[in-house]
Amino acid sequence: MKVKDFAIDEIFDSRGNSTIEAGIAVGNGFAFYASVPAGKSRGSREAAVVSFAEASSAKNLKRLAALKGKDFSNQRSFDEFLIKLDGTENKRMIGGNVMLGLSMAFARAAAASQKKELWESLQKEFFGKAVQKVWKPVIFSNLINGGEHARNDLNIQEYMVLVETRGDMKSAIEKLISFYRDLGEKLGTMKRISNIPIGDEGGYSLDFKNNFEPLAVLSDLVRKDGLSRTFRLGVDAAANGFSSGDAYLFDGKKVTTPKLAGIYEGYCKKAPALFSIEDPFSERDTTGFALLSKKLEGRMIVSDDLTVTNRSLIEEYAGKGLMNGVIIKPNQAGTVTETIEAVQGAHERGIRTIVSHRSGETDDVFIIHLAKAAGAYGVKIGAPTRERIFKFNELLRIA
Ligand code: 2PG
Ligand code: MG
Repeated sequence: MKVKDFAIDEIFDSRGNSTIEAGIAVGNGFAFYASVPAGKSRGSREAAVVSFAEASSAKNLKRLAALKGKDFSNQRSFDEFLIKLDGTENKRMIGGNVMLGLSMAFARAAAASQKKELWESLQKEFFGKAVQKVWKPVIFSNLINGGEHARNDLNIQEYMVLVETRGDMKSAIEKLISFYRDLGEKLGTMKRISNIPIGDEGGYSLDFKNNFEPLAVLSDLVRKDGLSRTFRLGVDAAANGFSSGDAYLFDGKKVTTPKLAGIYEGYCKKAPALFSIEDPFSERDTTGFALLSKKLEGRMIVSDDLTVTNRSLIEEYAGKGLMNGVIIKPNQAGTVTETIEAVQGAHERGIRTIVSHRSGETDDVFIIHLAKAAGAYGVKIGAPTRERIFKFNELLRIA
């Protein structure tokens, strides 16, 4: 497919921050677009993010002009060309966000040229045939926000419900929406407030007694609503955010790695529905990940900032038994091909993948297609509200 032209535009994410929308015009004269989200709690080894001013500087546009008139046989060749053009380890020359926007826009153009859905053409190029006959993803929906995503006193960044879809996406999403509403009412009554603040990902973001209280509230409501067979619970501690030297500041106290592991273990005892714990320790604390993986066999220990959607990090840490689930975020990697390589590395080692949004989102639904193409275990898309609704709608349409 021949690239005729490209464009880099500025748009604003759900937090009102500037981000990139990229466009690719191909041979038949049509243009395809993609927009890139932005994370707040980032791993240090994520692909570089450049500002719109840097992205659209004369120098960068000149560099990218090498794309014009080039013919690419597939996604991989397009992405490899961009990677070479950038020439740096972390994509700081062109910008990982710019490269990902172009890469996703190219994927959309390729799908259209084959008259296929995006997920189908990705599956065809990278996975050969369907990974799973029927895709029944678990929805990871963040309903209570803390950490860097909220102005409250919670250290843990995300309290999620894990909704089983079991082939009936509509009823799963309906259950989630009414649960989200019930939770708002319950929290309002409990804490005697009428306007509950909302965090970055649409979850409620009020103050709690301690980091465990949200889990107690969620467990109780799951039971009361009769949803114990469909809903489990998960947290993303995003522990980079409360690590301090080689310890952690948690619930107002300084705690060591083994102490924090013991706290998580206690949470699982007190709230048995708690199934998945993401980034329980900082990205430097591999000892913590190993320790907790041993303690909590049968539950999911998920890495995000630790592995930053990088195939070799995933392989290395999977080999050491640090996690059994991994977050996949295209903008941590910076191209579609590298994101899919990370998925493949995980699947080859029996690690479950959860394809994820970022805290600053756009209405782009690329991740839903990626998740379906890969037959991912889960999709992580925030609360069923505001800009996140686009992703729920796309799930309804294609899952
Ligand atoms: C995370 C993400 C998404 P952010 O830590 O998993 O929920 O947050 O985009 O701020 O990194
Ligand atoms: Mg995370």
